Amino acid sequence: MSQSLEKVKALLAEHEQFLSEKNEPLAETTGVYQRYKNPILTDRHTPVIWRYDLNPETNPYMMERQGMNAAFNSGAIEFNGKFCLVVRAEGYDRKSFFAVAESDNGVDNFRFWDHPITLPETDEPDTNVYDMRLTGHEDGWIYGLFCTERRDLTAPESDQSAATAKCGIARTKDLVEWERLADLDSGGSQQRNVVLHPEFVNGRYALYTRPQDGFIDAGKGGGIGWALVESMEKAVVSNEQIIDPKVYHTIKEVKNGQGPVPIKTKDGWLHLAHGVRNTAAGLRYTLYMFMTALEDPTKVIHRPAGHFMGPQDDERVGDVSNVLFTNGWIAKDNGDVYIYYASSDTRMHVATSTVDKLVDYCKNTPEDGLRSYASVQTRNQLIDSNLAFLKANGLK
Ligand code: M1P
Repeated sequence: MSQSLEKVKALLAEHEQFLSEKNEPLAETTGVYQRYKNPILTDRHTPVIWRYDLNPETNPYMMERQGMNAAFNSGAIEFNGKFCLVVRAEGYDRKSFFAVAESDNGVDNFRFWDHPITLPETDEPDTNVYDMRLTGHEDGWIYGLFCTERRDLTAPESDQSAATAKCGIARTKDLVEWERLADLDSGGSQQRNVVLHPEFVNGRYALYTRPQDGFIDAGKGGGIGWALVESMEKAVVSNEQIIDPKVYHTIKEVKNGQGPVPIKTKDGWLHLAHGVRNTAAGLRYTLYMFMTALEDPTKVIHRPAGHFMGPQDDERVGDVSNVLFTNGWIAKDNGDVYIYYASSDTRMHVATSTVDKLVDYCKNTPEDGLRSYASVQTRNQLIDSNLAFLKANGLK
């Protein structure tokens, strides 16, 4: 074998070894969920054939000329018995695109399919697309709702960072061929973090929205909204109500957004979302949960206080530090839940739990009293009942 073919073989073998590494649960657990030691997807997991020209004639130095910067914010779905993620893959050129990575067990050995998704464009081409939420809808399609970002054409030429965000919509039956539908028409507001509810509501499609005044600022439109639309082929929001608002001095004081499609349980719809607060060091993104009523998904019935997961250890640092973000989870028939979350806009992780544990967490975690005094009262109740329990059992 020629020396250059040896080089290619070594590159592929080293990558294969990396992809084959086993993941393991971390010793420490909150009792609510189980984190894992290794990120499940990073820039290094992207295929060698995406990054290198393997032909020694055109790449004599075997340089990585088309590097990948990150693999994060992934939608998730169980498909053909596999755990499939539709990953936000980002190249060195800062463009995001979607790519499917699959695993047999949901916690390690995720492998990207050879080709990324070729997402058709509309008449108004997207500059950047990201953060797809996947919904297996009762109409038989798998929908992917995502953010499509374009330059703000009202901004002066000197401003090359002003952008607009809209909800793009595509659908598929096999995660390979995608039909692009019209972007969501939501009047004047910008939209990110739009998610399609899996069932019809009053015969219509139901959307979790996140109206915002500007590209970054939610402004007065902040909060997780709800809107019913007649069709997904030309989805128009005419009426939008906020069902989970942003709130002063909470983990969602600046903005919030629905994460993945909610999970239906006998006790209500289970929601995972992200909340954003301000700090002297910039924005901090954490994950939180809530539940809505089965018969009326606009009615929040459980609202545990504070964050469910916050960035910890290595998760804290990345391209956009102090960020946890989620747009995908998978609930298995046996009640196991695989939560896919990204840290600091850089890499993907998994945490495992069960529907029972998550429902228990939502029902039995006290709500935010919204004042320090109320927080002390809530904690004192816990302490007093614990002291009584310890005494009763001869432990104090
Ligand atoms: O950089 C953190 C996140 O910022 C945005 O989220 P939101 O719309 O709530 O501000 C998105 O760009 C998201 O992709 C990113 O992870």
